[in-house]
Amino acid sequence: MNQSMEHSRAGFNQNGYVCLRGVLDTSTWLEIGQRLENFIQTTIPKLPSEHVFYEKKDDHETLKQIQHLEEHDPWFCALFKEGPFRSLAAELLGGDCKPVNMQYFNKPPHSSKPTPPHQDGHYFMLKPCEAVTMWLALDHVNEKNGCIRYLRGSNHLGLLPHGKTTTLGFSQGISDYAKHCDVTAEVPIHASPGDLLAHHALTVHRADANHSADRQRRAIGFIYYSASAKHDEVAHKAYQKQLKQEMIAANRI
Ligand SMILES: O=C(O)CCC(=O)C(=O)O
Repeated sequence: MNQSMEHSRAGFNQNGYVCLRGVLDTSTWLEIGQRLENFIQTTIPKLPSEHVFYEKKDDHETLKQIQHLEEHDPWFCALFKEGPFRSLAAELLGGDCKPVNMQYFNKPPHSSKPTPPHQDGHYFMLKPCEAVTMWLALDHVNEKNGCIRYLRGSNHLGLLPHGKTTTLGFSQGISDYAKHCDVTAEVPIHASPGDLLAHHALTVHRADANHSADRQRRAIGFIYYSASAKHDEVAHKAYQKQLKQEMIAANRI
């Protein structure tokens, strides 16, 4: 491991997250943006409803999330499974890892909602809870358009109690955030296109809505589980099934 990777891993272990600036050059993040645009135009109509979330179901301008890009597009699949992100995840986790989900996130201006404070580990159902999520910025992101906010050091708190939310795509949030967490440790992370944020599955994070007049807040999420973590597939599938039924009943998908 080179010195800068050692430094990143130390920061990741201590704070629960690390920000890697400019990991992609301009032509690469522009290509990702272009391919996403193409995916949205041509592939979204063929996807199962539980893989595509709109803030307002009938308004395609309000697209906020796509699940499992890797299942629906070979180029994204190769980027996820064979690109540099997988080896970076393995370095951060200190061992082999398994690619699980590649997501698209946006907070379109005028119609976005906050991302509730949560730990990804609550959704993942892993023992031990060892996984990393990476968040690749495709736009300039700051407080105005809903940057990610990490609770520094929260990766050492263990799993905190979560409860149901009404936020599509983030069905669970930390029940009483200010009670369970020292919110003064929250760090808003500014990012530019091509910057990569990476957080541990126990790291508490959230984001405000996009309050800008006209700026998008697009990002790609890469989720990798530690190869040594056991996944409770039965509980996870049961939860996904129940969630889908609830989303359909609420006319959200
Ligand atoms: O993009 C967001 O607002 C949230 C992303 C997130 O929670 C994650 O990648 O784990």
